[in-house]
This record gives sequence, C-alpha cells and structure tokens, in this order.
Amino acid sequence: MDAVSGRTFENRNPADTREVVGTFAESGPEDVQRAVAAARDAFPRWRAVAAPKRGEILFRAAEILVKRKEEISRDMTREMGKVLAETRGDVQEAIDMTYYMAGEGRRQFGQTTPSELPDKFQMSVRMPVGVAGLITPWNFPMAIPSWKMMPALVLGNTVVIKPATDTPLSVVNLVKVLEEAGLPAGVVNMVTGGGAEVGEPLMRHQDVGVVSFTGSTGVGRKVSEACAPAFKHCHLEMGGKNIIMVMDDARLDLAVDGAVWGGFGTTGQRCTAASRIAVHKKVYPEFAARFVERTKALRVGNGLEPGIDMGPCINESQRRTVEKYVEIAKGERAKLLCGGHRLEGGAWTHGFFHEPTIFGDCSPAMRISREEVFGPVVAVIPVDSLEEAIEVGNSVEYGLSASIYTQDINKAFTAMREMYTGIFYVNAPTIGAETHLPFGGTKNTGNGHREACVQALEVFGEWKSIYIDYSGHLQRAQIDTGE
Ligand code: UN1
Repeated sequence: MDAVSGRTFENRNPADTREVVGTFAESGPEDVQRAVAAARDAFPRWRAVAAPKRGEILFRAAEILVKRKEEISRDMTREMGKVLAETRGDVQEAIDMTYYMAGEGRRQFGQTTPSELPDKFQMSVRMPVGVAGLITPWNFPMAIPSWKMMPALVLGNTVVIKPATDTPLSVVNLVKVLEEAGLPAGVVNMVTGGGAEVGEPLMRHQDVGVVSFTGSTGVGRKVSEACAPAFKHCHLEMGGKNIIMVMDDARLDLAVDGAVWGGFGTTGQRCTAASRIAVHKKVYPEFAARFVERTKALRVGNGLEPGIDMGPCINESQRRTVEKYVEIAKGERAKLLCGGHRLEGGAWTHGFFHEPTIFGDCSPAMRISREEVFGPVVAVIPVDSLEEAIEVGNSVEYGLSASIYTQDINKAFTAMREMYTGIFYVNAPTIGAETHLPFGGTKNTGNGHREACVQALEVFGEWKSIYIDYSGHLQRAQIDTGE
C-alpha cells in the first residue's frame, strides 16, 4: 500500500549496498489509521468464517510457501544478509508454523467439565481479541512474522503488521502468499515505515486489542507501557545472553561445533545466539584453541555465494555496536583470541562485514559477559564446576536459552532443572527451536507469554466459560448443592 504522503524508502542489500532490494512506502500515522480501520472492518466477517476454513487458507498458504521457498529465501538473503542455507531455514520455519496453525483450525481445544449441579452443562471456548498489531524484527524476516500472524489469524483476529525497516520484502512476500491462498481483503494489512511513525501509533491505537512485539528490551518496555493504560494484551519477546556450558566430560568436538554454530550462525544476530560459553577449566585451553581455529576458518561474505559461512551485520549501526563492544571488552581486559575488526576492501567493500570475534578469560562481571551484543562476538568464561557454570548462567538479566555439553546425565538433569530460562538444550547449542514447542524466555527476555505451539493462541485469544442450565428452574452455584 502506498503511503498517504507518497514518500518511499529504499532497502539495500547489507552485503552490497550498491544493490537496491526494493522501494517501500514510508508510511506514517495516517497510514496506520487506514490499516487499522481496514482490519477493524474486516474483523466481523473473518471471525464468522468457520475456524477449519480459516485453517484451510493457512494450509494453502503453506503449500505456496513450499513451492516458492527458493525464490523467497534468495530475496531474504538479499535483504537481510544471512547465508542461503539459513534463509531457507527461516522460510521453512514459517512453513512449519503455517502448517501447525492450519491444524489449529480444527482444534483450538477448550474444556468440558461436569457441573456441580444437576442438568447443567459447561465448557470453555476461545474467542479472538479483534485487531492484532504486530511489530517484527529483521533477524528472522519471515519466520517471526509467521509466528505472530498465523495464530492470530486462525483464531479469527485481523492483523496490522509493521515489519522492520531493514526487511520489509519478506513480509511483502508472506502477505502476497496469504492473499493468493484466499485470505479476504482487509484481514492482513502491512504498514512499512519507522518505529516512531508507524510502530508507536500502531501500539497506541484504541482499536488494536493485542500487540505482539519482538525486538530489544528497551523498546519492549515502551511497548508494554503503551499497552498498559488500555489493558491491551501485550506479548513481548526481547533480548538474550544465552550460555553454553561445557563440562570437563563433554565431547569437545561436539561442543566446538555447537559453539561455532550457536555463536556465529546468523552473524550472532539471534536472540538465541550463544554469546557466552562457560568452560570447565580442565578443558578450557583445548576448547579455546579448537574454537579459535574453527572460527578463523569461517568464510565471511555475501550469503548468496557458495561456500560462505557468515554474512554481514544488518546495517552500519549494528556493525558499530559490535565495534563498540569489542572496545568495551578490550577495556575490561578480556583477552582477544581472534577477530575484533570490521572487514573492508575487496568483496567486503560495500557491505557491513565484521570478523567473527572471540574473547577469552572473561569474567562473569564484564559487560561483554552480560550484555547482548547482537553480533558475531562470543565471550568465553572459565569456570571450576557445574555449580559455578549454572550460577554464571543465571546471573544475567535475560533468560531465553541455555545449553550444556556433558556425557553425564546427572549433570544434564541438574542444569536442566536449575537454569531459569525458557529454552534449554543438552548437547546442542542454544539456537534451533522448533515451532511445536513454546518459544520465549524469562526475566527481561519476556513478559510471561510464549510464541509457537498452542501457547501462542493464548496471546491472541480470550477464554469464554459457558454454563448451560437445562433443569428448568433456578439453580444457585455453591448454594443449591443438595447438602
Ligand atoms: C530469534 O533469534 O529471534 O531457535 C529467533 C532459534 C530459531 C529462532 C530464533 N528457531 O534460534
């Protein structure tokens, strides 16, 4: 949809800024008004469509996504920068979520329970909230929009979505697929533009009943405050500082594989990224040496080219953040084991590339061990025991994901119980959640809700408990119980 102002913005490839990926409407508050009005008007009709039929539209959308996966993944690498294998994974995650929520068209289970009174029936059913306002990030340009959109739609809500300004194309592609699958006009509305111009008016709009946001903890707090006066449903998915704990009995080859993938996959730009690794001192020297060797061998470049392991940062400001943290870590006397610089010249000239970077001998108190960088920087922290690793793991403000590498089932179960995170892995890195288990975190990562799985339905729905008395006379609960 064009902006009322007629203004547009260019979206460029972060691996090669000479390439314009597309031109998009630079929308403002008036466009948000129009989009919310369209969603509000479409709501009664969409809600009246039988839930299994809504699910069938989602199913058809998933089928179209499967057919277009390659093309859409290539578009995504061009706009976001992560390597093609990963953008294929992102689209696959959207496909998985769309199939899953299509199935919810025939479930959306409530409860039936016996009444305490005779000739009385009772059950609970889900109902939609109304218009859902979705604000989505650039790191998973299609997966995360699908995590929010599909549960909202299958419950009968209508949607206004604001994609990140760095990655609007993937949401354009998703919306097109939904339209082609038969989604009626007005049910999903996209408004592209900045946070202040589009995000703010969207979350504050009186006709928006539920807001779902993924992004930084700072912005999430603002979303929460904006939703509070009207008691809007508000779902927040925010920062992480996820830890891999490597015990002295771990298979080090496996742990190093996990550290490289968890730390530098998606250029470290995942909320689930393994940005801290606590390593038992007995195996620390060997682990560090192998981790550094493998990291130095990573090939950084344009994610569409074969053989590339890691793409660029999303934009210059993100790359500067990475550089800022490299300086902070050096200032704190963390030991730079490899990387530490932006990559320039040659094939890197026109992109926002940065070396994969490891700091060793980090103490848990250092900022590099506590703060989210959202880039290719990993802090390695030596520890003496499982207990210490767990303490370090739980000592940060976030609680998204954690993992342990060990061959000892007792250690694995102890860590599994003790880590106060929403996600936990054994002998795998902190990334790689699947769509049919709840996704989200504790403390400053979230506000008690979960995405994915059936839990996602809670965010976008309300419960209605229904009592049907067929006794033909007044029966008073708690009073006429026959005693
Ligand atoms: C995110 O980092 O914002 O578990 C989402 C994972 C992915 C999703 C990450 N399936 O790493």
